[in-house]
Amino acid sequence: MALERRRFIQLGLAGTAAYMAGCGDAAGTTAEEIGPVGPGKGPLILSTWDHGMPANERAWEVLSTGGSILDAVEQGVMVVESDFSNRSVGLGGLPDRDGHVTLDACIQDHDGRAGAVAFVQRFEHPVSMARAVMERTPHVMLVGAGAEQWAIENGFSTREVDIPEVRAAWQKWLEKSEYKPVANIENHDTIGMVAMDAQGRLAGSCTTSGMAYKVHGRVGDSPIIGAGLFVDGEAGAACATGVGELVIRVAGSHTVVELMRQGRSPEEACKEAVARIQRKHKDLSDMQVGFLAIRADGAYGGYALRSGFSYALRTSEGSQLVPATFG
Ligand code: SD4
Repeated sequence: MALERRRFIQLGLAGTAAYMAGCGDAAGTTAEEIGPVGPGKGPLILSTWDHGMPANERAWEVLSTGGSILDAVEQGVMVVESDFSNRSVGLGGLPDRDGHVTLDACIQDHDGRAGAVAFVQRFEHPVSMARAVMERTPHVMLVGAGAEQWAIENGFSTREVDIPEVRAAWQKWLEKSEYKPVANIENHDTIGMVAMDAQGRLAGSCTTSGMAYKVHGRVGDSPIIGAGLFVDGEAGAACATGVGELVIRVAGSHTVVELMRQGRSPEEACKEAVARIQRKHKDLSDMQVGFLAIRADGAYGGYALRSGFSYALRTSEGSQLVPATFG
């Protein structure tokens, strides 16, 4: 962990508060204000990209006020889902090639219980729908119109969000209609979060609007248990961001967790998952994939295909934005 710490951008607590203020998030709470949450290996929260900073703060707040680790990973990413200035998560996301914003999300707990929704439209919090699928149905995943109908029946409301800037960008894209993933888009993509509480219990969540201008109906890695997220309290937790097709082909997050189970460090495990992607694809130019992981003993790390991927880390020492190693 010491090695990973050396790579941190040391924002410091004051810097973190300033960053949080810049994000428009009211939290800005420091570890000192919160105080120790409890003994053990956690609490520890990792999430993808810069938007992980406000998400982690919310997750920390939930843990600090007696919420469960599952509450923390749900409510943490909800902050980003509700940020309609975010173009890669939630209803503010860029649409598919037909102009529809379609959302994917999943959640998983320490014991492997899981829920997911995919290809859903007009819901602000797909991660909460995923949790409801996990807790209120015998299933793991609901998709499309069926998921939407089930959500309405179970108390979720739809919401119309029309963002002129997003519509204009889509209309401009239509001029060429060229599907071309852009690496590190806006320096924030999908949010994946993995976390451990003070008792060493793990959970994770993942939510996204998916790849911009995808084919209508396309589902990426983010809602797929084992691809965009995998949690097994016996071994660890991992999540992914980037071009979902690459992640699905190697069952990315599951691969990372299984490698940690075999004794690899989180960073080594993430690196090997990236290496498998590299071995299977000739041309990865302009594509990005990043993994984050926490091992059951509390070690953590990340790794990306190329530079530009950073992740937010929250511990009792404060918040940091960590540039992931890559290669
Ligand atoms: C996907 N991994 O749908 C997600 C979203 C993403 O750049 O990271 N987009 O493939």
